Amino acid sequence: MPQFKEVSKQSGLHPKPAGLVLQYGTAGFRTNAKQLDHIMFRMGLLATLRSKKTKATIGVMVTASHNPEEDNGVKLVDPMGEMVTPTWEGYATQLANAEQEDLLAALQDIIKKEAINMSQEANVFVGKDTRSSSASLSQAVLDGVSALGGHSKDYGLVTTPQLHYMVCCQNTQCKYGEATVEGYYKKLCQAFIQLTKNASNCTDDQKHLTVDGANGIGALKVREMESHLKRELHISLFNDGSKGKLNHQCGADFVKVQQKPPTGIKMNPGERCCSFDGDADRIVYYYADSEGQFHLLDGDKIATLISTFLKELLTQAGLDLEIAVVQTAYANGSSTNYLEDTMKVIVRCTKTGVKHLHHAAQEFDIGVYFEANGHGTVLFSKAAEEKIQRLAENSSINDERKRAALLLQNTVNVINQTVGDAISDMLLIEAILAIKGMTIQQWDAIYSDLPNRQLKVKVSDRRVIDTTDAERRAVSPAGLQEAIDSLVKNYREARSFVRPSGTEDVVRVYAEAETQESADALAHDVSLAVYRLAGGVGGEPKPL
Ligand code: G16
Repeated sequence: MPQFKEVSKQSGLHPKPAGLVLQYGTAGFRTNAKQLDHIMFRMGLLATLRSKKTKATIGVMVTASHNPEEDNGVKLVDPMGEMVTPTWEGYATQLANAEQEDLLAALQDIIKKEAINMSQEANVFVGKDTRSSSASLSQAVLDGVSALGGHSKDYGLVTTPQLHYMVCCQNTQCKYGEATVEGYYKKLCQAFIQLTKNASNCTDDQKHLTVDGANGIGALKVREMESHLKRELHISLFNDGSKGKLNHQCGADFVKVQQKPPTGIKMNPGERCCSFDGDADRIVYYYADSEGQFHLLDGDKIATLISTFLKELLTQAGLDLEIAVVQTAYANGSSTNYLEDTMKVIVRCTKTGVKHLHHAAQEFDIGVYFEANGHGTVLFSKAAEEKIQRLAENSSINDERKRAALLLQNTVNVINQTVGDAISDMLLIEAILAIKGMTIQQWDAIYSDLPNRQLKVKVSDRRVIDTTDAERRAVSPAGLQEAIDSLVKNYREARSFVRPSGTEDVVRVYAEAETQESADALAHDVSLAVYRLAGGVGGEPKPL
């Protein structure tokens, strides 16, 4: 193969440490940045092959999202902006772990299995987050692309969802939008402004939002976008990266898991606040009440708000479209009950990982998917989009139907359907609250969360835990599920599950129960069971 000479030469500059084995996790490879140079080079190679195979542009995003600053990682983006398909996750692992001398054979194997025409052109879009390691690691990706003769476009600093968006725009010949960051702002902000025109009596105070940028890329991009918002949203930005450390005591993951406000922000009682994560693909909202009590509105509350809004609009527009909400095991039991029993929408539960939720959501006319951690978006089927479009252009319908159809049309445009997007979700949520004249307290009161707790347990090898039933039950190690079942019986309205993280070297424990004390105690009990039965390390977990 003519290109292999160059691969051979270049790979010598990005050598794999012998014996190092890394797995493609929940959202790509993720570990300490020092271990990733060869992975990035090889993901450049793989993206080039994927591009040749699909005859489309592929994306590579260098980021470790919610992980600490010293980590990094890589996410691969398929032609329509979705996460790369599972078979190719397998190839990614194969290529990542081939020893230096076996790299060409591993490449050859993929080329053969996928019958790739190596003379086909390849195009790869590359983006990176603000981590100090991201610059050299994204250069390694670019080196991989050029070694196999692919063309690359380096978008530099972008959010993960922005890169997904660019890939989709490029592969739809700009039908989805213009493949530029400026084009992204224009599309989303124009839709937002059209939506908020429907919000009568919205005061300047109600247009105010406090944003915690997690000291990451989201903060830079919010700043860049502000002028497009034409003062229809007033953002006070904190944790903008000018002094604090990425994701440290701030950001969506910290706020969700710790159930407390980030450091570095100013919260006024009753005011809406939100936090992004390190690559701005997650968002959670929160506020402090007049007694200073903290209230979190996570992905479940976001899914409920959005699906309520869409359902009302569909009724007003007289459109018969099936709407479903996709969640994971982390979804609060109260949210699932509310969606099924009160809202009467279809609810599906999948394994953790946006790729699983995205896939399940594609089965419906409108699929709202959110992980409790704030990662999610809304998917509209092609048929649903066309129906909405036709109605919005129909001049013979009454004013109420017309208004609803136009709102639906702009809602489609404000949403980044390629992947969960903190910026797009924020604009949608702000528009819904403005249109409905709803305060964050009223939104919070739609249903009450069951108290819950998430913990992490260190074990020597988290792969000993295997799960089934959308990660709600453990099948190994022996005795663990039985132990969880019997612990859960000690508390009212209780539920608990454990699963190995696919982004951090930990086992995650989730528990919910009637009271916070019970949820905390159950989470601790289950953590101890994990520690004892799954090879815990570093000392037994202490009670909270
Ligand atoms: C990634 C995935 C999410 C997942 C999260 C945590 O988010 O995209 O779907 O919920 O990891 O996964 P795990 O529990 O397996 O560690 P992000 O924002 O970190 O890329």
